Amino acid sequence: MKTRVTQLLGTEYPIIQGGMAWVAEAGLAAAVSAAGGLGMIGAANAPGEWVREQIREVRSRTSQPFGVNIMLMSPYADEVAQIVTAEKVPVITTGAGNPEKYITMWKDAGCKVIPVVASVALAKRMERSGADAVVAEGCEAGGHIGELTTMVLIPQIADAVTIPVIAAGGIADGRGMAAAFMLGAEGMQLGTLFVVTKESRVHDQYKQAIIKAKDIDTRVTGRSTGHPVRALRNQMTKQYLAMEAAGAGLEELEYLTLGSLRKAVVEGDVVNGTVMAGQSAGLVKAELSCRELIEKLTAETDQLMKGAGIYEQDR
Ligand code: TUI
Repeated sequence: MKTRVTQLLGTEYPIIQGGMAWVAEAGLAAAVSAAGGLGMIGAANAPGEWVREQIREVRSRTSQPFGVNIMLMSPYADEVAQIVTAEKVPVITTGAGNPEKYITMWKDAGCKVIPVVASVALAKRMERSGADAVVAEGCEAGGHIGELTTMVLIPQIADAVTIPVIAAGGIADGRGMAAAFMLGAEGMQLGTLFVVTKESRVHDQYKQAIIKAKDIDTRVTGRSTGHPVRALRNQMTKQYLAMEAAGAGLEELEYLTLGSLRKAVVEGDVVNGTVMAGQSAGLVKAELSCRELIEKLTAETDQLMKGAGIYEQDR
């Protein structure tokens, strides 16, 4: 499965694990990288020192390439941006903002830079600023999302830039991966599937909630605040949406969700916590190891891709 993305990342497969807050820590990242994908540490809202420890922990567990995702709305974003530079992290992805001001620094340190984008305009801007690739994330994804679906976003971004496009949002099996290749992507980033792996230290209740979820079980909160977030529907999303409908202000809504992701991931409170997950939750049926998952995905994809002429070796 060689594409420009495997060449760029130095991985066996063009599969990136999403940099999910509270979920994407060193153990999961190392397991994904050791299995031939690109494991990611999610810096989320964590301080720089935590990120540095996680980077060192991944390096102690595997010699394979890995990355750090920087959530640009974090109060620690500047600090983390410096630390990944000093540590010469092989791959940096960013989310929830425009990383332009950091790109030259990261490129000078030899890091590959892959911003997550949700629009053609930002993808073009990232290419002009020197990004090596973009992750184009459709609104089927979990967590903070943009407006467009993966189906329409990927081909429009693939037409607009020459750097490789990595598809994210809604991909949870070989059919989704093959479809993403057909839309013009050369790699995939997967989140929800990796939450439900043996190496993911997410609370078992969180994993079971994803496994039990049906097609229509996610909700998007925060549209009124300009920060839409997709999660499994529960008491928390119900209360949030009721407050939003009643015209609640930003502060009140932020107070409601303060610490709520940690509550779900760490404490397993899937009723009152925020259970971020993508629409693909309905496709997630069992907990596998990262290696089993990546082998299953790539075998399914290879079967569907035979003769499609998209892999480098077919050309
Ligand atoms: O970032 C994500 N997913 C996330 S971040 C997160 S933490 C959070 N929690 C509550 C509220 C907000 C954040 C949970 N999940 N995915 C990558 C992503 N980036 N999706 C969409 C975007 C995005 C959206 C707008 C990137 C750039 C952008 O515009 C930037 C600009 O300034 O033009």
